Amino acid sequence: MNRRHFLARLAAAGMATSLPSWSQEGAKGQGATKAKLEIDASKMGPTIPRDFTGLSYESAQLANPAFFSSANRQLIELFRGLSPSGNLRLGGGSSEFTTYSDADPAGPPPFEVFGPDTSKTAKHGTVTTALALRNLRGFLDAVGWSCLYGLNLGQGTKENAASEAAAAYRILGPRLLALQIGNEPDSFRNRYRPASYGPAEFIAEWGSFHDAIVAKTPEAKFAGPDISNKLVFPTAFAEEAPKHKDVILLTAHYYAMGPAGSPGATLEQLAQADPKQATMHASGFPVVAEAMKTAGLPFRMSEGNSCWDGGKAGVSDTLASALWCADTMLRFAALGWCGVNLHGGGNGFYTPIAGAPATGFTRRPEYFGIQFGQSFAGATFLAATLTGAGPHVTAYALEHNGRQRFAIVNKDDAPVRVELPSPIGTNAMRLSGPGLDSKEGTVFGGVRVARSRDVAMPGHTAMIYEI
Ligand code: BDP
Repeated sequence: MNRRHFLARLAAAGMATSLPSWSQEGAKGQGATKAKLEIDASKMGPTIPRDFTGLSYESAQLANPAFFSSANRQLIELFRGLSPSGNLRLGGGSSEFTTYSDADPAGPPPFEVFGPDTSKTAKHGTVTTALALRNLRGFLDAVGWSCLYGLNLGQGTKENAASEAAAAYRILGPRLLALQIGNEPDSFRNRYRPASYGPAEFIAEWGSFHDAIVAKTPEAKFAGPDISNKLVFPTAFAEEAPKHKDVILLTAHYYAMGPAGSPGATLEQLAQADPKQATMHASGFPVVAEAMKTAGLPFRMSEGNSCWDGGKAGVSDTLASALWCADTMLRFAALGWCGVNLHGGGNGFYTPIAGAPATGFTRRPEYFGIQFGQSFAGATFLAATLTGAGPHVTAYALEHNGRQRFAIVNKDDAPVRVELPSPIGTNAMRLSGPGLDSKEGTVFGGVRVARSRDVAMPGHTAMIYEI
């Protein structure tokens, strides 16, 4: 974003004319750690794609065709507030309980909203209809987003998947980025499949669904394997992908912590650089990088959030989740991942947007964390090294249209002073809230700061500075 765009964005948010001044003096106290950010502007990293930001909803949500529809104006505004060109992924555990029908719905929807699927094995079978797809098209057109569409591999038939895929292509048209066959197939064993089910069995089944779909819809494109955490699956899928020109994207899920009932899923844990309970550890990221190389394809975190099993109250719905999200988006973008889909829906603890058409929708703290990450869409990473800060402070340097911007995320309680590579301008963006565990009051907006090379940030704050 160049300076004009940066200011235009502030103006659009009603902030440019009267930015609140933010004195950072308070954070410059004796206790503040002194850190230094150095950059090597000659070493460019990945550029963050325009559709990097994404959300993920359960397929079961389509059982209420009025949800993703052009009539759901408030939800449309909230999606647009996140990105003008994001990606909506439909799938999750409930996708293994859906069937598709071209006929109109037989009766009223079974529910208004469907939150994250925590039941895993509950028999909540739902029907997706052509009406739901038509309404979804209206919704996607209104928000300007694309769609990653999940099909039922766990308990569905390839014939039904082929009919659904054909309808999805016919109705969603250019809004449909790709189909995914199955949700978390690496967790099928002892659930929908015998204990012996592994990557080879998955690839074989995937192939037969793929062929049935392509027979009806030759233009179909695919993403996968949409796994939970077992990286032998993406490795195998990456070896298979080059045999099919229609596979365009590798995907996997990432939950920082879980299950929600685990005593280790805490605010403190979420502040760790790589929470120990993460479904996919940082140690697995090189495997993802290798898979991208083998397949010659981009990789997207197609589902994920702070804590699986629907999220943790008092953690996934607080400022902590916003800071985690802001940092995670930049961290994954810096790895060259092409997007993230934050899972949610209904009133689940980790959902970025909570509510229902009848009651209205609200923005949870994480919503503002997504805005923080999204504000770098289109920007290119510069090699950056932060020294002297604790492990809960991260920093990123990016360049957009010739201007450098720095993101600093302080997930620590303590303030931090950071010496930047060059003095910053007086317009900055701040993500903050009353306290790490605050469920209300998280904000992301413009602030006016003193022109300086030395910035001081209180605990639990993320900032974007521009030179
Ligand atoms: C994943 C499922 C998703 C759930 C999520 C969770 O794909 O449907 O909502 O876990 O447990 O495994 O929160």
